[in-house]
Amino acid sequence: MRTKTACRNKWIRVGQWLPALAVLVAQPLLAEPHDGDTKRLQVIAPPIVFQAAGPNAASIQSTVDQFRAALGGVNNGNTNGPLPTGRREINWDGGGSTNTSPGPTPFTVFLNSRGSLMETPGSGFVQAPASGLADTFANPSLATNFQAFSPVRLFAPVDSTVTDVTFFVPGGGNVPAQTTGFGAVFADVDSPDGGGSGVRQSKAAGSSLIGYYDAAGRLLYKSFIPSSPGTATLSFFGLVFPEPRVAFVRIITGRKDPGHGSDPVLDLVVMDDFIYGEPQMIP
Ligand SMILES: [Ca+2]
Repeated sequence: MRTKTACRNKWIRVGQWLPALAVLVAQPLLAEPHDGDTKRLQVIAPPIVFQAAGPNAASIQSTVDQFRAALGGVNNGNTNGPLPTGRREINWDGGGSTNTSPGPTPFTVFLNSRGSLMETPGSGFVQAPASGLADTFANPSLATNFQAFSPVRLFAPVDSTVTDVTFFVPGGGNVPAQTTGFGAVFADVDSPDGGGSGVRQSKAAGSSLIGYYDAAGRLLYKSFIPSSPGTATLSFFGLVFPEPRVAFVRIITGRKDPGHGSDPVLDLVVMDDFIYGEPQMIP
């Protein structure tokens, strides 16, 4: 657990690893061998990566659907696990709710039913339509700067840009699990360097990022989230490994949390749909 926590805390200091990120992305995936008796690294079977960005839902729809098919064609909904195949989805829409729904951290709403636990170093989370995010973060511009992929609600950490997602076997019991893959929709990722719409940072600061970790806390893969210029754009990033390997993911949304006004040099980002392979018990 200490190893996992150390890895997560290292992520908080985003700026410290960003210079190395460009090198790490697209490199062969390596991990320390289990027996520890050699300095040689094992090559892990690489994941298939799915990513897209554009002005509206149609821009990313086909990529999201291809990702769903790669995970497993069946959406297992709230069915108790363990199940051998399929996927789980969270669209934050509460069955058609238009309410602004704040929640604490850890965010356990989908822990038993769909096997994922969300945590943030911030004060909690919120599920809300764009107008509700504007109210929550006291930033009126958010009402038009964000659009949902699955109408009408989005999801965001409060007082932080960090969301950790840890997987469990659906059905209760808090049995740790791992999945073949995870993907998420992101709202309004303006630029790869963390600047707001039309603004380039003098120094790469990073905006929205995702890292995938195994049960031992080892980083398997990390990437920037693809960006699209303009207002209220949508992005998607997901990957699928050949076998269950991902025990948790860390997501960083934007350069500052959405409570930081509408300063054009700050990319403000929230999330929509989470889609992941059926969580499997860790052997
Ligand atoms: Ca939604």
